[in-house]
Amino acid sequence: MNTSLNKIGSQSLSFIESEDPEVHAAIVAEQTRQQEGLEMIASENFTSPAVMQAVGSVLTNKYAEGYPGHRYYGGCEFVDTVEDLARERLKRLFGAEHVNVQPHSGSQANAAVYMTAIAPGDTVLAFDLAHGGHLTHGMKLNASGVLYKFVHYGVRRDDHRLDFDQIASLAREHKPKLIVAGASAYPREIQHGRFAEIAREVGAKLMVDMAHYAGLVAAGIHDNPVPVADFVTSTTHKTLRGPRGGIAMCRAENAKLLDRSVFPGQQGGPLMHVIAGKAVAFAEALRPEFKAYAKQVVANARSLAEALAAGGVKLVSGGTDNHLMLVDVTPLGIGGKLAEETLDRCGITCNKNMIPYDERKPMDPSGIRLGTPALTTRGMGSDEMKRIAAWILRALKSPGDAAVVETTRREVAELAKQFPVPAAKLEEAVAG
Ligand code: DSN
Repeated sequence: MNTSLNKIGSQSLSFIESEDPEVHAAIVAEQTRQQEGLEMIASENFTSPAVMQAVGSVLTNKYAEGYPGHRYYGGCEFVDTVEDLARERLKRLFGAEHVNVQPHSGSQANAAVYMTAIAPGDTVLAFDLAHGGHLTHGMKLNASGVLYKFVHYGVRRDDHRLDFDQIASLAREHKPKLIVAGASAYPREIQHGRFAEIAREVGAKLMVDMAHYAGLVAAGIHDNPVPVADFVTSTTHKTLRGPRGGIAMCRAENAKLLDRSVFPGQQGGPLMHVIAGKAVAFAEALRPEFKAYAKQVVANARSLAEALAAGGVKLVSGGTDNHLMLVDVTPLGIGGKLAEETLDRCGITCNKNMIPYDERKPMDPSGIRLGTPALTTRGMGSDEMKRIAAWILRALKSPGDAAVVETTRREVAELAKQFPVPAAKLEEAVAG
């Protein structure tokens, strides 16, 4: 066990170490994994030490059902300040008229919007999970799919881009009450204005779930859906680089209903420590350095994608405009499951992923999804992306070769060492 990592965390881990050695050991092992490996799961990132401290703070002890100034508990004056800061910063970040920072997750933010905008049994048009959509956009086992009647659009077979002709024609045919835009595995920029035109034409409301690319929107790199959508939801922990959690935004006219749908509609007491982490992260995202970070995320994705494509794999849609890419690994004679496992053994973490029109099964699909938000937070740039692409290609071309795995793992660890995870700053602070 790497004891030098014991203190990396929201504070020194010494209390956990003495009170609960089993949990302590697992946390330290995870810290080591994060520091020594390359995190390429497109939906993950590293928060700043300040965000981690907020989430590890005494605010976890406080109940605060309700909203600032209107709580069902006493002693809320300081958590009110925190929630107001989070709300005001989030409004500024995206130019929203009304925001709710309480959703515990993106799923609850989405459920609250459904509860606000439609009634059980209503028709919703959303992106197909098998083409890059999200579980909460009507997957049949998810509450969204159980409660509402979802119809799905997809991408074109030839270029893997959203097919706005199909979206318009499905909207005219099914007359949905709500259209949902947003994706969890779509490597291109989404044109929210096109969705808004279609929604207007058929009299539907528009919800955009920008969870994956919210950080790119905050930085002004991708189109901001807030001016054209009735509702916008997001998680806070992906490209936005905050703590795990959700947010929901809307026009002023829907404010009351949305707030009621979050609490008491979907949740009880808000997680005030997480809301503090959100406030800190929103302040960070408002700074010019965040713009530079988000720009580098996209530049890194492009470098990685180009190097991978040049090395013999196919990329869904031929490339990327954002922080992620979908890599079809079948030209190498393997499937996504073996690709994920092989890279895992090399210290490179990613996830297997369906590609559009996949003929393989979800547990062993044709692709993997790779993202650059976390590596970019560590300070890596285009040169590192090219080296990583070469390691990925080498490993995937010889998945059974133990020597290749061993060499790659060593090279990965050497690179990772040069780019400490942000939590390492906490270690220095605690040691100092
Ligand atoms: N499951 C998340 C992702 O990895 O994209 C989205 O919620």
